[in-house]
Amino acid sequence: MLNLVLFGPPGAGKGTQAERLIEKYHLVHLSTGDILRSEIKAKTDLGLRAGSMMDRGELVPDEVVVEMIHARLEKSGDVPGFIFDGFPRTVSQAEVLDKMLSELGLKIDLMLSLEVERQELVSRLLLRGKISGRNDDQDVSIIENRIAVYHKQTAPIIQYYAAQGKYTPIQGMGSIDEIFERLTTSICSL
Ligand code: B4P
Repeated sequence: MLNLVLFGPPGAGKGTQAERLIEKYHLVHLSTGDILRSEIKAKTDLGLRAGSMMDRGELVPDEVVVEMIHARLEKSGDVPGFIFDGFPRTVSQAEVLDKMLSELGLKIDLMLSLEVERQELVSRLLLRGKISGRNDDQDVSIIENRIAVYHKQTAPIIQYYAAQGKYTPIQGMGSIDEIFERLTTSICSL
């Protein structure tokens, strides 16, 4: 069993690298961003509530994302492991995740933290915004707000995993292949 947290600021490459890691290690991908976007697309109550917060670049409430993850963990069955992408995003979410996993006899093995310069994050997201039309990638002020929310509410998670000896910084600048190589090297050294 291999359970990974893929961590980093908006635009760090979490979703991009998660796709490759899943292919290599056959892990179940749990991306709270993807799940929320599918709720918005389906126009569910949850999607309607979350959509406006996401469009402003703010986090949706902890209890909403925790419930989404809880439901998926419970029905996952026998799998080789999980990759948590964009979750946890607050220390409270990290604490609940540990609790949910321990109830299933599981634990996080590694927290891989993609480190990318601020200007590169903004350029990547604006470029994606042009291609995908994602609302939260359209406007520099919304992107700046997402980065500010990351520093205030999400970055403290680094200390949480560092205290458990699981925090692994990964240089997130360079080609997608180079970064993937760095990630797999860290996983191999487990
Ligand atoms: P997410 O969907 O997690 O979005 P993200 O932070 O932008 O990262 P993503 O994984 O999509 O992008 P990536 O870096 O791979 O969250 C969206 C919103 O949902 C949040 O703002 C929040 O409102 C809400 N939310 C989600 N989870 C939550 C939680 N747990 N609690 C509360 N709220 C939550 O890629 C970005 C771009 O860079 C792509 O276009 C990619 O092609 C490009 N790229 C990647 N690697 C590159 C490289 N090496 N070089 C050049 N470009 C690269």
